[in-house]
Amino acid sequence: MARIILVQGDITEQAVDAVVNAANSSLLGGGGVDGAIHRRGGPEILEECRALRASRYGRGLATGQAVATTAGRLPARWVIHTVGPVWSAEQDRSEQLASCYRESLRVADELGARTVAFPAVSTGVYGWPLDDGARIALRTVRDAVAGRVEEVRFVLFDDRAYGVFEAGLAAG
Ligand code: AR6
Repeated sequence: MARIILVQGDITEQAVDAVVNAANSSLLGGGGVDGAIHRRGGPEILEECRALRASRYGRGLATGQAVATTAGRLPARWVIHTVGPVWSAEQDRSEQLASCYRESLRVADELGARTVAFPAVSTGVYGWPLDDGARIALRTVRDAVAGRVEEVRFVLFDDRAYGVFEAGLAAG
């Protein structure tokens, strides 16, 4: 199992092998983490995303899947783009959210990444309740096959998100 650590801050500032992006299926950018990653990482990331859309991902990246590009100017080697589900009160999409963490870790292992930084996928623009998003994130990473990944760093933007993950980690 990979070591799990929590950091409060900005995911674009993390010196890790791979940074996970909370993207959308277009892979062509957006707000939140996605906007910050493209802004700080520079145009190389978008160029590779466009190439992915022109080749293997003509219809976009499906929810719960993950794909890697360069990290451009970020202090990381790769960005792993994953698409979280939009929160729904009527439909249980938890498995899709868990899949984001599992698939991102699988791609990270394939790349040979030892340290991976995750945001709290789907808990921003996509409206997933933070408590539940943290529970799914922590449980899935704990249960995932870590392979060569040694450290998973959850990067939480504010006090509240950090507190929720801290409580979730302590609760085991
Ligand atoms: N570093 C770490 N965490 C952040 C940062 C940052 N720089 N910025 C926001 N967060 P979101 P989603 C937190 O909205 O819900 C985009 O438009 C934020 O507080 O980035 O999966 C995409 O293109 C929240 O807890 O991702 C998609 O269309 C968490 O990161 C859509 O948003 C995730 O918020 C994806 O929505």
